[in-house]
Amino acid sequence: MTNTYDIQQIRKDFPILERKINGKQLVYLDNAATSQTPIQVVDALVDYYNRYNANIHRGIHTMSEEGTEAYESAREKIAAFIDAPEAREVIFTRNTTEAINLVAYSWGKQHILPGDEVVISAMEHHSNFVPWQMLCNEREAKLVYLELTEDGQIDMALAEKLIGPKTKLVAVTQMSNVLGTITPITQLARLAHKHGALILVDGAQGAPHLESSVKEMECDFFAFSLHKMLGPTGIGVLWGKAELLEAMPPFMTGGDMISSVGRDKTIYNELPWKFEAGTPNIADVIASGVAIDYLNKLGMKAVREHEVALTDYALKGLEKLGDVIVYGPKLATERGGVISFNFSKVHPHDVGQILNESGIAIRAGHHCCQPLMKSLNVQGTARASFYIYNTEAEVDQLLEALKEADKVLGHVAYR
Ligand code: 7TS
Repeated sequence: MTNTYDIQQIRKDFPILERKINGKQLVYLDNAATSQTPIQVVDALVDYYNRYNANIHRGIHTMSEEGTEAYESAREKIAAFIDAPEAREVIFTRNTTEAINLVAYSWGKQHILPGDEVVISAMEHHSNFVPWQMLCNEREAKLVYLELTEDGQIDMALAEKLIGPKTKLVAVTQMSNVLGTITPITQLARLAHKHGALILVDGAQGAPHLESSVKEMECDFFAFSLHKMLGPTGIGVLWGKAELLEAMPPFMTGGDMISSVGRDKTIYNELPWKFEAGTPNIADVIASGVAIDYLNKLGMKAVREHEVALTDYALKGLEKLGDVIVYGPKLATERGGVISFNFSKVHPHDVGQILNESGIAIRAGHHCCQPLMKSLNVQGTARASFYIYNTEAEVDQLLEALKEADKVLGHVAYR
């Protein structure tokens, strides 16, 4: 285990981790679904409602000005966190899903024509799958799949063949929420750009766990959710290159996104507000800025190191259990802190349920990746996913509980 930061100290910021579930200390290993929220972030929400709750971008009174400043300062923090050239390129949405839909509806409807190709990978979350499938069906365009190698990496030799002159967009995940695979984004971006296509990166799993620079990735769009990175629910981000966002029509229309409205004609507001119609989720944006402060204090390098160490420890422990199939890359250094597995003959839902009896929270099922489940030839998997506050002792508890599950349920034939 690395000692890059003091985990026990960090855990004190997360009172929820002291919770008992079924009389046992909670072991929270469902971070890929959503992360826990430190007191600093909760305090920021309470502080907003207790001290300066007001609508922003309109009032000239003190509280409205304070709110506007806090909201826009969160945007700047987030822009810096992803190494964005300009804060106006950061658009607040509800989540990753809405950010991707924004691009599919606004950019996609403008640019995808019959015969064009949109390239996605076989391991995409439904959020980076269904919007493109719908768009392609509607436009008589073709959805093309980047396939995976045996150990769950994108087959880059095949990608070189599939990404070509007909490609208009490559939309891929930065990190798989099932396999943990880390995608070679820059390589794919160069391939896409060579053929005049754009690349959208689904950073829902990447942004919380990896140092993510939109400049280094060389991407055109980057989408992620703050609730997976210590922030509150209800806030997502779409980053896009300014010249692309400027040329795109608004996704939603109404208040705040306009510059002027006449009976016959409306002039849109400038970036980023053109894409933020209506009163935004002010408190949660402000609290998201505090989540970013928290991650910056730890440093994303340390976050990554901690997760690699923990994942390595867990992978070795799972291997020792025997009779376990772990999906995705073999090495912890080549994957994020997400481990999908099937154990013994036990159905993943039963694994999830029996672990819950021991206070251990994991996810079981298709993880919103049904096409990937089909490629893996399984109905679902059990999945443990780590974050900054998880410890080796918690991994030990997981392994012990799995042994127990095997004893109790191992006789039930699943595979
Ligand atoms: N993309 C990926 C790679 C994800 O893992 C998720 C959520 C999303 C998009 C959608 O994010 P949202 O904030 O818009 O919902 N993934 C998961 C998961 O793995 N378990 O629960 C949610």
